[in-house]
Amino acid sequence: MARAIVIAEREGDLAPSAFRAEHPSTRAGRCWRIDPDCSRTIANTRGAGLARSPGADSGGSRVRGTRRDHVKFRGSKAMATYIEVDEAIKMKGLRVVLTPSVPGPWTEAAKGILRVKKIPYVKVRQELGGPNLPLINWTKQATAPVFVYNDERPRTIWIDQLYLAERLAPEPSLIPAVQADRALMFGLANEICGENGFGWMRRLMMIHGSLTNPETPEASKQGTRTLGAKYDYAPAAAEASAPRVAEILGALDRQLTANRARGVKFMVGDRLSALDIYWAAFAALVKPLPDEVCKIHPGFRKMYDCADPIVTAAATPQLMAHRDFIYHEYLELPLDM
Ligand SMILES: N[C@@H](CCC(=O)N[C@@H](CS)C(=O)NCC(=O)O)C(=O)O
Repeated sequence: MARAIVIAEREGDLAPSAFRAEHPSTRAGRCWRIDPDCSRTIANTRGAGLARSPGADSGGSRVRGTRRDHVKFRGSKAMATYIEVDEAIKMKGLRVVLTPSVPGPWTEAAKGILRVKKIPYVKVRQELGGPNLPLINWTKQATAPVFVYNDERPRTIWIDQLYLAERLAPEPSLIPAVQADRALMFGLANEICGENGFGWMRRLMMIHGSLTNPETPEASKQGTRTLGAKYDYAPAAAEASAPRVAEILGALDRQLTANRARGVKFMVGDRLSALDIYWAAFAALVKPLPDEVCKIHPGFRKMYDCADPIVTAAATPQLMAHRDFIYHEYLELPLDM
């Protein structure tokens, strides 16, 4: 028996509001391509376009006693397989705690890094905004993603996760070998993923939007307040976020322009780096990938889709096309959440 998670019942809800049981279903069996030049999404038939690359997927289907968690809305289901924390604790190898059914940017970036490096892992379920007590017992915190490798300490922060992935699969390296490129990459990656960075500030904006929207139901506001308390929400900080988000986007855009002027299609150095993957995943907080390849609840889509004119002006066509290019060439499409 698998469970379908109803992640939000009304548009604009930030926190999950209900959970209910449901039977699993089969894979959709369709492939999609994104045109990197014009960001058009093309739905193809089975076997055409982007193939799912083997080896980087969750090994969950090989695990006894797993179950599928899938979000159900408009008749479609995401099909990733998750195991519970209690089960994951008893295992060896790489277990990755992820939030099912939403394209959380830290989560999708972590999955992207593991995919590019073809590192096998099992997916472990975190409950968005939930108490996550087994997870707290295991990792001393309740947020996703987390990497736990054998008996090593849980890696709960993006940079630790990247270094572990590099150790487990040194090639292809996603950290530039040239020192100046490396410093630049980590600086910009921290601007995207770090505390008070792009993802953090966009989250404050989303929390603010939900709490100040008179149409947000009180029950949903409670969950949002919990998230707000966890991530240092304050109205003044949220209101000051847009220029800072735009500043970071400006820095990314300038860097991409400079590297393209050198004839390189990646953000830093001469090859794909983790920075390209971080940007591709976090760009969802400006505009999520289209429904054809990223099937999310309409309420989440509305929340992720940024309406702030300062931010949208800074999210240049070049940056968004770069996101599409990285997804098309290297990442999972459609997203399997
Ligand atoms: N700890 C991660 C950030 C991960 C993170 O902020 N995850 C959020 C994504 S919104 C999360 O899991 N929120 C849901 C929750 O806390 O229940 C890092 O710094 O690399």
